[in-house]
Amino acid sequence: MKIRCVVLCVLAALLLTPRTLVQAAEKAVLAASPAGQILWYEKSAQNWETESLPIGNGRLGAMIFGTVEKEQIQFNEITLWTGDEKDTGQYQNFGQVEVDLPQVKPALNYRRELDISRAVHTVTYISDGVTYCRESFSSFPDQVMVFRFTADKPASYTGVITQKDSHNVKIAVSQNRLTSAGKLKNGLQFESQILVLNDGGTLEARPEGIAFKGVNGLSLILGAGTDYLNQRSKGWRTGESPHRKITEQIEKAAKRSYADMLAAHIHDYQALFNRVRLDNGKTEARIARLPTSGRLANYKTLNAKDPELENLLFQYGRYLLISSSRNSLPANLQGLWNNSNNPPWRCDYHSNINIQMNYWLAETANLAECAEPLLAYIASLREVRKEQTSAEFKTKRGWTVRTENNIFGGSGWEWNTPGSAWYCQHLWEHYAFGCDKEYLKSVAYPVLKEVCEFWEDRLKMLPGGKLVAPMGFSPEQGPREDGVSFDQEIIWDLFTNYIEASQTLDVDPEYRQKVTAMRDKLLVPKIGKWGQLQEWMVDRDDPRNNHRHVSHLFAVHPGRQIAPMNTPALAEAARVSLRARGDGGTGWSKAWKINFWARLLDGNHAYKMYSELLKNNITLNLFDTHPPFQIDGNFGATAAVCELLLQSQAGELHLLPALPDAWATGSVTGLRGRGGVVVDMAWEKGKLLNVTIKSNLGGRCRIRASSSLTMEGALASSVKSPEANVIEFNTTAGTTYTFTGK
Ligand code: FUC
Repeated sequence: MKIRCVVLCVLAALLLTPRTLVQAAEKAVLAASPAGQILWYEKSAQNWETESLPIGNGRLGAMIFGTVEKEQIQFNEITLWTGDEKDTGQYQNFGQVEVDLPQVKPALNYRRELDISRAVHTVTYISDGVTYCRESFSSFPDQVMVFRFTADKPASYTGVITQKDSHNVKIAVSQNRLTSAGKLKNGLQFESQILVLNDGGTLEARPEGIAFKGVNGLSLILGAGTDYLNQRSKGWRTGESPHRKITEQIEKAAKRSYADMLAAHIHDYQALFNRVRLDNGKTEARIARLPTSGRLANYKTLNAKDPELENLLFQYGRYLLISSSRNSLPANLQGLWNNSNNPPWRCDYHSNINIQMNYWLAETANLAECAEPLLAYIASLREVRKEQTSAEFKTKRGWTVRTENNIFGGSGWEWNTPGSAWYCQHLWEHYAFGCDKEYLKSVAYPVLKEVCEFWEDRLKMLPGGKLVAPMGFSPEQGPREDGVSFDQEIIWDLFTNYIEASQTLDVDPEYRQKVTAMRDKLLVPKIGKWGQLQEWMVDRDDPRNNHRHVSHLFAVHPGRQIAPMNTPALAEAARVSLRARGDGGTGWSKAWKINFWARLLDGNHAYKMYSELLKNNITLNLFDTHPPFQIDGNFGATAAVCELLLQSQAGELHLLPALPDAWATGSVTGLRGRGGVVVDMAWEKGKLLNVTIKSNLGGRCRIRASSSLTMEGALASSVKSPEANVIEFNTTAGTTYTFTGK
């Protein structure tokens, strides 16, 4: 069926496009789809949240149902928000498009799939002897979504296209265009346009929508946007209605052939997606041929081994980040997919774990560009947050955040005082992996410094001389008091990142000294009476507390203050705390725990929890569920797989630090490590076979391997091995170094 649809679509493209473009499209379409990178089903979706499938270009996205008689496409644009600087507001549903196909007879051979190796959604079925195919994608290069309907017999489509706007704006219908344009109460202007292109047959404007009759093929080109701008000084608005831009995007797309747009989309997407490939084992053929729903059921109830499904969940996190975080706002609690105007937790940016977890994979899983929306978002909030912070804390320098956040600087619920320092970790990590000094100097450093100043003014000295953050709050644990471990650890992380940043840039030596002195005086987490890592300064942790937040383990992950090799006693205490909290929790909570176990070098425990997440917290469309759907668990799980295979937070590349027994033989390409390196590895029965390290910047490189390695080639003589399985060597920028297992 798959091949048939590809052939059909290529044939349709042949009819419509110049030869060269068709060849390009054919190549792009036929070259891809490695087994195991497809979510597919034998039924259309009934439920938006758990069954329909997402497409997105980082800004504009849709959830597709694939129903035979009536295609339903719910769509979003990531900037459509109510609220302002005072009111937190909510992320909004944009609308829904329906393509009614009343003439279609019962369908056979139905298949609905999302191919994440190409970012294309496809529906195929046979009805009354006609093979039908629908292909959909959201194009980053063209900034529109395209929905294409084809069939292998002419004149097979007759029906009506309608649109519902979720703010009840009246849809303007012309012969080939549906337009919705309106304004939210906060003044935000929004617009969507759907251009309908027919191949043969006729189109007709009707009050309810556009009717099409006897068409061979149909393309819907959907553009949408608002006048949001991430600049406070401009009142958070572009100052121009979105109409002109959307019209231009649509007109430009309409001039391009379908095949050309598809090829450009796949090319653009694969430039990001193909950077990382993982082989963690093969699934038995009888299981691999099942639809995704069947595989999940097998995995869950029969405990069937399915490493390719585990791999799919890993790569799906990468797919979702590419699809919800490019060149606009960061991925929110649901990425960008939301069908409600009153979504859970406003579908917002939660600063006490969720927005951060969304980005743990960005650097390690080789999608650094996808972190840029987060960095731009942080920058956009600085001014408004300074005012709010100073009003609340009577401080003069720096800023921090509350827990719930919108896109206009508005926020609500508890102050999360270490939140801005946690944001700074992302600013720093973008440098630590990418090593772009210009970025560090102009973007990251000023923010790191001002947040250090906030803490310099706010930290309080205890009688013994230790510095503590006053009145902190370990998320959802209470009470508010001084020196909670969550705060202390994040401030330690901020100070450490600041010190390294100022050293790297060779600036502000005096302030660096001051920050170093403050860091040395920070109260560090203590080991309590049952051997646990204390959540508070007071030793009152309850060993029966199994709450989903385990914030006092920040120092293990994503922090770097506690590590089995550097601080073994504290790492052991973290293990005790983690065991006591247990392996339960909601999706994101489990995802964080998997990252903890990876950093604590226990790959088997991490794997146990990864498979439990897949069994119990992943819905049919592979969305993570809290419940409800919350995308952080998807992103956190993908990040955790990277941590199992490669870690670099301790000044060395640790290869296969926590490889689970279940993935004893495999390979990975394209993982990024701090210091501008990209690592490929293959292993067998837990032992490294070969390792390739590409150094983008040069400099000294130190690797710690799970088994012994020798370097290949002439440079081998420069290699030092200060301890067993540790190798140090010099690298030159742009050079690749190869090692083989002994
Ligand atoms: C935090 C969590 C909840 C949920 C919400 C969005 O408050 O405790 O579980 O993830 O954020």
